[in-house]
Amino acid sequence: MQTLWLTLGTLSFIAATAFFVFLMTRAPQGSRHFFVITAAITAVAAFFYLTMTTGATATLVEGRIFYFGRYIDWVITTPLLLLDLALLALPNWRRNVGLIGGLIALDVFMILTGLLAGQSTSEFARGFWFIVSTIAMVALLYLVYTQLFASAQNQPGSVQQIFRTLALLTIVLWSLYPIVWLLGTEGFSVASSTVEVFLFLILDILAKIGFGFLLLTNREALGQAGGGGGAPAQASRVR
Ligand code: RET
Repeated sequence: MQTLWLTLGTLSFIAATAFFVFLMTRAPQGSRHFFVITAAITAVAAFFYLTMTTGATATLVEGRIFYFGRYIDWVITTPLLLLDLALLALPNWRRNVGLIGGLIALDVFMILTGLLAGQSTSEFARGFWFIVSTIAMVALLYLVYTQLFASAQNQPGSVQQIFRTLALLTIVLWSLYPIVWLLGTEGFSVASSTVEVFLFLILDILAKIGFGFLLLTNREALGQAGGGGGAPAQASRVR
């Protein structure tokens, strides 16, 4: 059953990548980087779902199956998701390299300490790293909610709107990951390994494909977002 969900994940991410690449061929001027980043996110996920399906990135830790491939996927894709959000919110990313770097550093720290929690055999270490990782997540989402929301205020209306939708989606979905982790085999084992794989699949699909679909099909906002190195948006160039 787990293999079924993992295979379904692999296929979904392959299909999403193909769709996003197709959308790239008709990207509004100046917005190509959003398509490249978002297609890279689903491509990386497809690859790591494949490695989890074949067992290449799965191992046994004290009798439970531990899919460390998830964490390699997340440590690559979550910074890219944050980059998408930051480029939407910040009219000139060059002036905000510190903020973007800070968000990504916190994010990588969150995933790596999550990996430490997941692979630990001692209950104390699992609990300790889980708490450290969760604190990093709360700080990260708080920064998104304060700093990025504030910057997005200066963006054109359609960009502001899609930023708000995607940022709220991110805050809600990301907060559910530690809950699934706690319910699953790394935590209290309330859910079986199969249920855990299924729940993470749903979250991954919403956080990567749902996110990407909402962003890449919003041509109006993409045309107006000036995140690509501070180049003027297409609309203002035409006038
Ligand atoms: C873990 C367990 C330790 C505590 C915390 C976690 C958070 C993970 C998150 C993952 C997000 C993944 C996404 C993937 C794909 O799009 C590592 C589960 C806080 C927030 C968004």
